[in-house]
Amino acid sequence: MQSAGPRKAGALAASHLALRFAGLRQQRHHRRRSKQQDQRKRNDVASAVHLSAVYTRLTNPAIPDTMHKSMKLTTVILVASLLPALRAETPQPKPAFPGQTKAPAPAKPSPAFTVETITGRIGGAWSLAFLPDGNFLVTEGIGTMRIVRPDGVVSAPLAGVPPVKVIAAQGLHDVVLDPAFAQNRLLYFTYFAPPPGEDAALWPTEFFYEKVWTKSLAERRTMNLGMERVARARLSDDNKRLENVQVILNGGGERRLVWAPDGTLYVTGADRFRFYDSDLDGVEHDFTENPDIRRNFSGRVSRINRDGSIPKDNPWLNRATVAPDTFAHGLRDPEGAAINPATGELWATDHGPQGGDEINIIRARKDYGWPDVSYGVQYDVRRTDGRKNVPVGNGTTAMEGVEQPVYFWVPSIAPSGMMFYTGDLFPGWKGNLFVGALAGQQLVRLVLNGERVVAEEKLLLDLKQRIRDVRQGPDGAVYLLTSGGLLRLTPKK
Ligand SMILES: [Ca+2]
Repeated sequence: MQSAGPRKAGALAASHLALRFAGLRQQRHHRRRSKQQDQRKRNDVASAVHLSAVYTRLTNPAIPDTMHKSMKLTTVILVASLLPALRAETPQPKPAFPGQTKAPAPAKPSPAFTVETITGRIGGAWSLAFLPDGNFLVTEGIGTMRIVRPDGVVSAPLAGVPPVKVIAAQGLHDVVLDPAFAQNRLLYFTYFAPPPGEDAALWPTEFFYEKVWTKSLAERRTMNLGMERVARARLSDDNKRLENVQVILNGGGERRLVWAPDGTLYVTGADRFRFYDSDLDGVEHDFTENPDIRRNFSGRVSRINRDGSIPKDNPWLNRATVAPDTFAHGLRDPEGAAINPATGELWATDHGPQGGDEINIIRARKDYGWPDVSYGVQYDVRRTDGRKNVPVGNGTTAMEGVEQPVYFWVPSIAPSGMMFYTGDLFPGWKGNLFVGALAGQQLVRLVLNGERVVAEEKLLLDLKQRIRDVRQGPDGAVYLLTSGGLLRLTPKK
């Protein structure tokens, strides 16, 4: 987690927050004066949150919202990426088809390979891009980008990265190069931005759970915490700073960026719990009565053009109450995504709750179920009522109109980066799907037969490192960002 930052930054954020929340308490006092005033203020503040017109409509009290009931404010449950592995008592759900989980080990195990640490001097690294000059461009969740030389020398943070607000599992995340980077030096990155006019901030994790999750939904929606963004910038010729930073998507996601074969850009985004009730609040009901809530606020995949405009064939353009960048929805936290080279389709990992991590094939307009259906259950660890294995949503693993995952894990491994291997350095890995696991501390190798997983191999368990990202280098080697730094895998000679 990115919460373990410098003490000073935390203290600054703390005093800043104390002021902010004192202000919010005052606002609450005034709001109690009348219901009418309350509603007006909600509308006012909601629009100031810089939600798009779509979200403003959805959060307008005039629109029936079935989600205001049965809040248990004392039940505060952490998101998966903040938790240690929770393995003990999670029940094993029944798969929808054979091979959807617990695939056997491959008949032919991986060949021996060498693991080199290029550098251990990067912290909370999230994403990696290979610059044509042979250097690595690395993002750190806390809001910095650095260049790592092949000999392991790590640069100072690049100048020009916009302010990032590190809050819960949000921060600075993916970076991808423009397909014509060699000519235009453009890159694209995802981050969580503080509200306009505010500085970068680092919230201690507790603030988020104490100051946000203890509040009612209506109040949470008035909090201007910040916003998910995608930006485009030019990397300066000397590799030292970002120039011409332009925000190209505001209020989409801030997890992964993947180029589609047609030149559009997929953006994966985590469930935005703060805008609606969810299992995070201990709420046990489904969201089928207002599917637009899930279309907008559950984890989504957006699809945009490289200048931020909306592709004319996006699937929800004829529906005014769905954000036009929406391509697919019903995910929870897709921290890994890659194009399957065999089909050109987007595949994505999905970080489940307690159990229920998934791999999905992302298709236009499709619904991946969260938080109505899941192979996982709510987290036991933060429940104050002592109940275990409380169902998510409507408590089922399948629903009409909801896509089944290609594969799922119970217990959770906390999947992050994803890669299809296409190189020549490891001939036996060609066409295999690799997934880095955080809590699971392993590199998963999945052997595919079309859209089915036929074998699963757990690699690097002895390393005991959280694996955040996995990428194929231009040299065919496999590169990892882990809790131990930037690593390279090559065949043992
Ligand atoms: Ca699902």
